[in-house]
Parts: sequence; C-alpha cells; structure tokens
Amino acid sequence: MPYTSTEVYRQMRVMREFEEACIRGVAEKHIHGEVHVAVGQEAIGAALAGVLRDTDALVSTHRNHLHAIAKGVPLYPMLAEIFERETGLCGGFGGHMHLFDPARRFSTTGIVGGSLPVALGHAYAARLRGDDAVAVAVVGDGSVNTGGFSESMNLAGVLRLPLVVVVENNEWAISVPFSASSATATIAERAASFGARGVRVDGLDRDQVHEAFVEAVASARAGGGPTILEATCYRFRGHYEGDLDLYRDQQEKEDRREQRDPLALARVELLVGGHADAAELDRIDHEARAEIDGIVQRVLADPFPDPATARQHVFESGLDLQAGV
Ligand SMILES: Cc1ncc(C[n+]2csc(CCOP(=O)(O)OP(=O)(O)O)c2C)c(N)n1
Repeated sequence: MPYTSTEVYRQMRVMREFEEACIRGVAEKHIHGEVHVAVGQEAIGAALAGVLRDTDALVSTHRNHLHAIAKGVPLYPMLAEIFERETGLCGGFGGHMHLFDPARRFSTTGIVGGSLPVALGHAYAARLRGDDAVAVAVVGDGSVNTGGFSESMNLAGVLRLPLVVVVENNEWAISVPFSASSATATIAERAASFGARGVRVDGLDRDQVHEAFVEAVASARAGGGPTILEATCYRFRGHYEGDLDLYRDQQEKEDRREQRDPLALARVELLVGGHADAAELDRIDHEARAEIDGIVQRVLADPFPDPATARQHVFESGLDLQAGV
C-alpha cells in the first residue's frame, strides 16, 4: 500500500531522528557500551504505534528504541536513560539495553529470545486477573531458534493466551543470515505447529504491518490465542554502533539503503500521490530534528547518577554485600 499519511511520515521521521541522535551520542562519547539502532526499520515501529493500551504489555529486545516510542514511552526520560543521566527512566542505571517503564508495561531484555517468556508471563497474568489485556513480544529473527521461543509459543498455544509475537526479520542475526539458520523459509509458517496464527508482511509497508498488528491484537483480546507476525526488513547499520560489519556484502547494503529506505519511499509516494508537497515534508523533517535536538540539549545538561549510589538496585532487598548488611 502506498503511503498517504503525513502523520505516519512524521512518526517515522521522529523515530529516525531519535536513532540519529543516539548514533551521534555514541560518536561524541556521551553513550558508552553497545548501542543497537533500528535505522531502516521505522515502518514497523510506526505500525505498532497507537494500537496498545497502557495496560497491555510490550517486551522488546536489545534493538528497542522504536518499540518504546510506539508504546508511548516519553522521549525525554528515554533519551536521558540512554545518555546515562539521573533523569532517565531508570535513573541512569540501566542504559540503552535496559529501558523499563512499568506504568506503560514496557520492558526490554538483552537476552536473545528472552522477550517471549516475559511476555508469556504478562499474558498469563491477564488470564489470571480475568481482564482482556494483551502481551506483545517483539524479537529479531535471531530469536526464533531459541528454546524459549518454542516453549513460550507452545504454552501460549496450549492455553490460548493473548500473546502477539512480532518478529522483525531483518535477515541477519549479527553475522548469521536467516537463510543459514532456519529450516523453514519463513517464520510465520511455524505458527501452525504452535496452534497460532501466522502472518508474514512487508516491513517496509507501514499500513500492511499496522493492519496485521491490529488484527492480531484484536484476536488475542477476544480469546483467539497467539499470533506470530513476521515483518521483513533490513538492518541498515552494523549490529551495534562501531561494528565493522565486514560480514555483509557491501553492494547488498548499498542497494537496500538506496531502494528500501521506508522514509525515502514514503516521501516519494506522498509526493507522487499528491498527499503532500516538498515544502510540507521538509517542514516535518525540520520539526522532528528540532524536537529531538531540543531533548538532547536538555538531557546533556542533566546530572549523572551519584557514584555513591552505584550498588543500589543490585539486590531487591537493598543488601550491600561489602558493608555486610
Ligand atoms: C541468549 C543470547 N545469545 C546470544 C546473545 C548475543 N547476541 C546479541 S544480539 C544477537 C543477534 C540478534 O539477532 P536478531 O534476533 O536477529 O536481532 P537483530 O540484532 O537483527 O535486531 C546475539 C546473538 C544474546 N544477547 N543472548
């Protein structure tokens, strides 16, 4: 489906600018450790936005920023957490790979495949509470051969739990191509073996992903059990910022960035379809950049966590092993 909505374009542009700010944050040494951005995967991020309630859970991965934005996590405390500041979602203790917003039931895990058992727990909790909340796990293609993926999908199928698993199949799990690690040509076709619905969509097409996601969530909410929603896409940058990425063919990367950039495609389709003119789209680009730049400036003026608090949050009990209390 061609892009017809400037609002969707704006959402994707804010997501792209957010990721670009993180990329600059690494280069300028404001952010330490591995940072995984989802440049090129914005159509999926935008497709998930505005569908879930605060009471629904979304559990994401190491490549989590766009999913947090889609779940409605505010940009400022999210960026502050990624920039390791005290004002961050977790007081600067978690960093980019550990974004948590309990009020919106948003969480992440750096354990590949780990999103599923956590989301399964949310789905089972909804069943025990007797309400109609839904749980969503968003994972990469690298997760689908883990035990946790199959075990969680099977139990969700057995109990008909309200679980939606969105797989962003960007063709690569670090240096391993999907084709070399999967016995099936698609992930969606595995759904039948778990008693789940299986749908495969073009992850460049925001509307196609959105419609499939809305349907999967509605089905789960109505007692229809789990869905695997596979969205195909491509990771434009290295696995993490700083990854030399020598394992992928240079031409493949260039072709994908040139021909399969959702922002570029949306721009062309909006112009050709007469839904927007260039000046309007330029203004959206400019506003998105200004919004994110403004947040970065605020974040950079924020304090780091006090080093004296470094051992806080290590044990739930607050036990300080060195002090022996
Ligand atoms: C259980 C586990 N094994 C290995 C790793 C190391 N690791 C981090 S990301 C990653 C690849 C993930 O690929 P995919 O799920 O396709 O997501 P993508 O990075 O492409 O978004 C691996 C193997 C890990 N974090 N957890």
